[in-house]
Amino acid sequence: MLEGFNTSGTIIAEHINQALEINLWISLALFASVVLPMFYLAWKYRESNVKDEDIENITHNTLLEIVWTVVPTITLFVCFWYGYTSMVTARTMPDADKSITIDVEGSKWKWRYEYPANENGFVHKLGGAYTKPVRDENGVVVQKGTMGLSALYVPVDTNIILNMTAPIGDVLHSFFVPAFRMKEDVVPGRITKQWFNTTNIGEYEVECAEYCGTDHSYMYSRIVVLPKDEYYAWFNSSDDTPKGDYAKSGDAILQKHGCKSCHAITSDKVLVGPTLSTRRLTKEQVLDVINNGQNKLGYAMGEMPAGMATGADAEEIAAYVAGGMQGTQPASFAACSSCHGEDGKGQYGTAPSLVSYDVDLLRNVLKHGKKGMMGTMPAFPYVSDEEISAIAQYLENIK
Ligand code: HEC
Ligand code: HEC
Ligand SMILES: [Cu+2]
Repeated sequence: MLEGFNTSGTIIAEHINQALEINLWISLALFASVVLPMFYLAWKYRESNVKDEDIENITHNTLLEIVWTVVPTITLFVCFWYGYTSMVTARTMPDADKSITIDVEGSKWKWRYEYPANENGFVHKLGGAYTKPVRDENGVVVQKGTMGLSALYVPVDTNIILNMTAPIGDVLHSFFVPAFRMKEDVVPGRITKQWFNTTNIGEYEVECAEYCGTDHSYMYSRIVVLPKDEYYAWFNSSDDTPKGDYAKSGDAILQKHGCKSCHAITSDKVLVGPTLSTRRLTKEQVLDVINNGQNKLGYAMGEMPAGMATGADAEEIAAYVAGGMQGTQPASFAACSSCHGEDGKGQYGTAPSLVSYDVDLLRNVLKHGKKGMMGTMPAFPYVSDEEISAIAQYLENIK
């Protein structure tokens, strides 16, 4: 469901609501003034009631003609006026000096936001990751995709100008914020603009409203309107998301479920469990799994058998995997790639990704818990799919 049609966040939204209402009532009145008399006259002059020779031949009626010309002209000009003034409000960009200009890029199939440099010269770039649904040869979805849960953070009571574009060679997109009643095409190689200014702190949905392909519906994002001091505290930092309870951000979800008491996120520090962004697996962990196998995570592939590699091969593989699979792949990795894939990404969730905290790994770890050489992680079965994809996206972005 699209949220937000019952909220009205901006001046433009109020204009458009008003224009819509006036258009609706005037259209209904004009419709009734034509259709009701038509039914009445059809009934009154029905064949069984009137003979042709009884009907007078009226050539014209000046008063009536003036009325039915002037009244619709005036009412339609009223419609035009409200539509026109709303359009002027929506299309006239505010003074750039008194506004914040943010670059928006729509590409297959995600939104990215780039802010101007802050006082330390740091440039926030947000948004990105999502996973495409996987289809078999008949086009049947065998694995659901996940929506990106990126957000555009903006201060309240401030003019925000969006400079929107798409990479050359991409397709058309459309940046649509139902609560703000704003929608504008995003065109490869061209810049289109929208602006808004809202007095309501809160979260608003962003959708791609261009339906010329199957995956625009995954281009989901949010606008989070913050109090000014919170916005500027975040803007002038290099944090990925503002501090505070922004219910749907990956950072806030990790906080909310207490993950951060056992996992460091952006530092290398090992608390109880592994750091969730800077590394995936240590050499010792990989060796442990190679030697002992593992069967706890509930992947479609089932069990990881022990002894897939031994001795120097095992050492070499473990070092390679722990190093994030950079550089030349040791030939012995062939023993692993049949299940984990050439790139170690787990072949669409059939086996764990060895290189990233993807949605499948998070989902399986949270569902089943994890017992490994570092310790025991309890299961968190109540973390929703939406939250999991937000965590995955957050971890992907800060990597
Ligand atoms: C027969 C398929 C298969 C082969 C071959 C295979 N794995 Fe696995 N691997 C799995 C599965 C399935 C799991 C998940 C086991 C579970 O449920 O805990 C797994 C788990 C792992 C894990 C633990 C991941 C985690 O997040 O805890 C590591 C590390 C790993 N494999 C490394 C390797 C290496 C290195 C090789 C090659 C020497 C290899 N695997 C070969 C199927 C395989
Ligand atoms: C009580 C401490 C604790 C809490 C709370 C906790 N974890 Fe863990 N987590 C662990 C431990 C310990 C491991 C390592 C298990 C092992 O040895 O493989 C782990 C492993 C993981 C892994 C697999 C990492 C890898 O590279 O193998 C993920 C992903 C993960 N946790 C995510 C989360 C998330 C998300 C939350 C919050 C919903 C969370 N954890 C809460 C202790 C915890
Ligand atoms: Cu799109």
